[in-house]
Amino acid sequence: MILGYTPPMTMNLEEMVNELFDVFDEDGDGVISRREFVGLVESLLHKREMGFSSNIFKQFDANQDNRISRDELVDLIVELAL
Ligand SMILES: [Ca+2]
Ligand SMILES: [Ca+2]
Repeated sequence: MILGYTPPMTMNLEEMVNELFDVFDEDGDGVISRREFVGLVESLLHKREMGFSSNIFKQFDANQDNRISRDELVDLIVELAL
């Protein structure tokens, strides 16, 4: 990155999502499985409430295929950021 150059907002967001996605996607297969998601949410929030992580997962998983794609993560983060 060029010093002093401020990328547009969308770039920041995209980079943020990419980093976040890589953290979630432990096995690097390009999708976040329910297991990967629940594991990370629980370790981040120190919370093991029944249904808690599943509810968040459902919100992310827009097409309900039990996996969170990069696009789905972007969509939700854009929504939350607005
Ligand atoms: Ca994965
Ligand atoms: Ca999905």
